[in-house]
Amino acid sequence: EKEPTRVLVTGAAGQIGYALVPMIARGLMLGPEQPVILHLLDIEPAAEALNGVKMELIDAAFPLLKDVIATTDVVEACEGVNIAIMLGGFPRKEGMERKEVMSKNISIYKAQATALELNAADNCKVLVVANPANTNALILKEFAPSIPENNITCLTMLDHNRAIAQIADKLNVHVSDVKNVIIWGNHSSTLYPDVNHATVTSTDGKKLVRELVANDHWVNKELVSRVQQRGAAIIKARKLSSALSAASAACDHVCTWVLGTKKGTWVSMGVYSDGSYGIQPGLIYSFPVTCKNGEWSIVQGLKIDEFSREKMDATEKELIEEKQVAYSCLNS
Ligand code: NAX
Repeated sequence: EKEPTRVLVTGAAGQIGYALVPMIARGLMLGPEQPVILHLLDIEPAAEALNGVKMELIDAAFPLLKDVIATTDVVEACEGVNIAIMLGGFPRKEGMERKEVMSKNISIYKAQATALELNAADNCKVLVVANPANTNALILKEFAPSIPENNITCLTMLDHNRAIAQIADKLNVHVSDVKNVIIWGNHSSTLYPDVNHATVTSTDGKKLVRELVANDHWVNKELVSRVQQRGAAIIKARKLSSALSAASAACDHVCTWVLGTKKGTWVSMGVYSDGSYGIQPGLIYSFPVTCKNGEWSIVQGLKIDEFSREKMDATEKELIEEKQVAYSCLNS
């Protein structure tokens, strides 16, 4: 039997954690042949709830789940982990300034970077979900210099999947026939869902989404706002933020990264910018990527029109500003 993969989930007593851990234990993230050991981390006030999650995981008797470690000790949690999914963070509360929330999360991610750097397995792959996701990932990268920078990513797959779902609905096709949308930039209200290269496959062959929709207003304005507003619509309906869809997207992100993309298709991931498409090197920015042998690479050579360029630059600008705020928090 295969050696188990150790998967860390931080903030595991939270909403997304509750939806995500059974998916991992069932083999939906790493495949049906791969045994796993779950490392669950949360903070002291959530320790009892965390233990309850561990009890339920035990009661589910998952064949692939070899052990569960539930702890509030970050060092113990990070010990030997091969994959780290970071859901834990400080939530924005009413009346709090953006900078204050940022500052709390920056110090959490700085400390967790150090714990991962010192205790995780070599070549540990990291996915940051907690907001501000791109900037938390950036801080993690800066303070865990021995983890290869390509191993630190953030989640924009939920936005990617939301864009696919909106297009499928609009064109009355199935989500699995819609391919190659792109989420550019920050996981925030400036994110840009780009459908210029997206296609729909049907019995008549492959067609461009833009031609099928044949409505520039829908593609340029309506879709963008639907994807951006979807999180708020879920909160309104559920009185809680997205959890099932966020957990599923986190699963898709890691699964695609580890097991690869299908030929001719790509997904969106927040990754380390190498300067592709003129984006400032070193930022964690969402790009279209293909994955093979556990490595992602940015899809090169896509034509960018003027409308896209403006949107891509605006979301880059926001990330540069967040980086500055983060550094000013660290220095103060
Ligand atoms: P919850 O508030 O339900 O859970 C967060 C958990 O993190 C809590 O159990 C809390 O005790 C724990 N926590 C706080 N500080 C911690 C620390 N220092 N170490 C370990 N654990 C800590 O939030 P949930 O709805 O699960 O969302 C988790 C995060 O995902 C939030 O930051 C949220 O904003 C973010 N999201 C990001 C998305 C994305 O696409 N990138 C989409 C979904 C989600 O909104």
